[in-house]
Amino acid sequence: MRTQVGIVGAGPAGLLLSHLLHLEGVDSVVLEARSRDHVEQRVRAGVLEQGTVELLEAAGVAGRLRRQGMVHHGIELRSAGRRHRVPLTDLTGRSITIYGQQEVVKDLIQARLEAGGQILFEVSDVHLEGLDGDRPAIRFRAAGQDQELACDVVAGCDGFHGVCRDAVPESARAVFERAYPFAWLGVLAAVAPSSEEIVYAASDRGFALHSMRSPELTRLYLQVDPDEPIESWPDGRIWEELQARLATDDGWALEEGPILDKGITGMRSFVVEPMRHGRLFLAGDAAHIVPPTGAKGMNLAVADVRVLAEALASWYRTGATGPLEAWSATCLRRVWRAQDFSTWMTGLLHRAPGDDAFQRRVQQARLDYLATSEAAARSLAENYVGLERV
Ligand code: RFL
Ligand code: PHB
Repeated sequence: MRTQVGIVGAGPAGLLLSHLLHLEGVDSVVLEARSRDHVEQRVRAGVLEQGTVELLEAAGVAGRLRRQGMVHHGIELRSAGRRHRVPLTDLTGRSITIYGQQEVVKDLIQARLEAGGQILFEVSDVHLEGLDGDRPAIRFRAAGQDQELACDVVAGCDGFHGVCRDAVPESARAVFERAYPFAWLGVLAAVAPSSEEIVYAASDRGFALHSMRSPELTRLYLQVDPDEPIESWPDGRIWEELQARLATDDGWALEEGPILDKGITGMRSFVVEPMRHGRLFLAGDAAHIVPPTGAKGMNLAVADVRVLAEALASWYRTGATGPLEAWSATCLRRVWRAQDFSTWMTGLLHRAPGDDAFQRRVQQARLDYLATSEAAARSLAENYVGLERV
């Protein structure tokens, strides 16, 4: 098999790259380890920056997003029983849209298949070869047979646990990382959202988040210990803890319903530099992870492949290598801005095991500052809706 761009991973990064390249007249093949059903059902992110929505619209894959996405103009910060709204649109002129990541994935798979695009699901044993030359190849197994995909460049869009990053010699990469002493337990519940906007709650019992997916589906998260098994969180305990952490002193009530999906994800910050090695380009979670508190992960994956598709298209059109050479540094500026914002939001709202009374007072002072200073609120808002220029 031969193509122009060999893409490993059918998450938002790999699928959108394949679609954007197609719009530029560049061929690609996507290789995915899991089944189509699995990637379409995987519940993950939900907040799209306005810039992400605009890109999906310009790329012609936002029909359902426009009909079903929930446009939000503010978020709520909650602490010590009090609520404070950050009016995102008043402060920035921009909005966010809530639309599940797996819905973005479904829309992109459909668009690729309708355009005759090739996505091979359930491949295994992916190995990259020849990255230092100009004829790289991807070896893999599919349908019980060893296969080879020859290409001009490889896009490693295989997420944090993928194999592409390890194809870069250790001497050619620098890794920056931070682990956090907690994880997020996420649940999807069949109940109408109890709030019109996303609620971020800081409490002495730890952080909680109320989000949504549709008028009938609520998405909720709890800060939990990183090594806690999911079995120690039966549904009753989850609701009890959500009720306690989200409680207000003004009679607001959290509606409960059947839990359809639950999982625990560790929290980390991670960046590999540079994001390119020879003919390999690492995009999305394969190159960087941010803690989910700032809702930035999928938006960064989208930003990476937007710039990469443009750079590859201009290389194919004119032979220009400048945009491809600038790609990693261009992406890393946005990645580090998001890393700063996401670690800051995490510190603002979570309770770390060693936090003492002093730390709690400082945290409350920060939340009070956000509630009383328009400058502080605007800084949060412009990062949350996504900076156009970084
Ligand atoms: P993905 O989505 O992980 O896709 C990678 C794909 O590669 C496949 N793969 C392989 N394929 C072939 N061979 C191999 N050896 C392979 N190894 C792996 C995988 O099966 C998969 O299909 O990475 P991508 O495309 O870079 O997308 C990144 C996003 O998924 C991620 O950043 C977000 O989900 C992060 N995130 C959030 N981002 C936001 O922008 N807004 C949010 O509100 C938000 N909330 C979240 C989140 C992530 C969370 N978890 C579960 C980590 C909330 C949570 C709880
Ligand atoms: C979500 O709706 O899944 C969500 C919302 C906000 C976040 C993270 C996840 O910060």
